[in-house]
Amino acid sequence: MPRVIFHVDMDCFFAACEEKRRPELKGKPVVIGGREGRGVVSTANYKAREFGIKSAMPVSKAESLCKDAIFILPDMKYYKEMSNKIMVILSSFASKFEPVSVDEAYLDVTNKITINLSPRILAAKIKKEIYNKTKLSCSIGIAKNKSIAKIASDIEKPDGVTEVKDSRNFLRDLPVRKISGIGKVTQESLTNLGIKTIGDLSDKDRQWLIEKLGKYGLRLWLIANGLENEEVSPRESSESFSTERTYSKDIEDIDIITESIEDMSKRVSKELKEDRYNSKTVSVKIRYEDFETITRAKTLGFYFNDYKTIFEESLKLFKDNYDKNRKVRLIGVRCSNLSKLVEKQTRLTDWF
Ligand code: TTP
Ligand code: MG
Repeated sequence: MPRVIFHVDMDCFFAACEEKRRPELKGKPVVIGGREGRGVVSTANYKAREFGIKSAMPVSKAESLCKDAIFILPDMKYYKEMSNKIMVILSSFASKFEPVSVDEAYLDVTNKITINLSPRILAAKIKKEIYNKTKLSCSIGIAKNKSIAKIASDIEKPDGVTEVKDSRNFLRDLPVRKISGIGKVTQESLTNLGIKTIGDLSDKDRQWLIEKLGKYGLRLWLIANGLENEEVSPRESSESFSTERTYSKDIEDIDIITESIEDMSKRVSKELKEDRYNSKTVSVKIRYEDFETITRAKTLGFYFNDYKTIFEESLKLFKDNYDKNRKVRLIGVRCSNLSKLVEKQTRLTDWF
């Protein structure tokens, strides 16, 4: 039986949170920006977007596009509080729930659908509940899998619901960039292979794509053909230890990055040890200056929680995977695939 998956994404989230607590902003162009002293736009409300203002654009450029816009520094603590409220509501509607970021989540609602409760009616209920409790709006994509639901939630923003019944038809003419995780660079590599639309991708021979792009090629082929079948499941977050660092200035100096990876490895190792965990998988997250973000993971043949292993493996992952032509904005180190240490092992391990 096909599943019913929702992707819920809040509308201009940070800006909407500010509008909620500052009614005087109503109807005005609002730009949230300057995170951690950086002069970039986090988000803008839809009025400000009419002037061409977008996330990740320098605040100075946003100012020149719209002189009357109201600029507000982000208040992450407040957005996180709102996010928590929203996530509690969302999770109450789903049998499987996966928060993805501060303002989006996947819900597997297959079991909730009945003759009287269609996916659209359920989506309307969810939107109403969120609105009643927070006065914020969201958009919902409904599809048979996560990747299509994610694309769909963006189609009728803001305050929209898009239900995909014919996946092939829906995907065919969309640019590959609509697939979550495809940034400028991947888009260019695909263009060089003659692939512009998701339909082009699905028409390619599966084996050929694997030869060209490795495992990632297989994943893209499955998505393009509507065959991606990932479970909605709580993220690793509760089952992993991680830390990340956003630089106050985009970095190209490998020594600085190495130093951060070393620091972060020490921190993650300390947390693993404090909570008495061993880990089998280490991953690094790299966010470039253009906001494209990649994560690369390696699973080792043994469990570890020492800083040296974490550092060596994450540094290697970084060096093997990063694009030297782009500056780095954020680096993260994560240990997952955890095993709780039993008492006997605990005594054998040198904790602190
Ligand atoms: P998004 O969901 O990408 O954007 P949004 O909610 O502002 O707007 P939309 O209606 O199109 O969904 O991101 C959620 C929040 O994450 C956003 O409000 C601010 C933050 N963010 C950044 O700080 N920098 C960025 O580059 C992006 C894309 C988002
Ligand atoms: Mg959003």
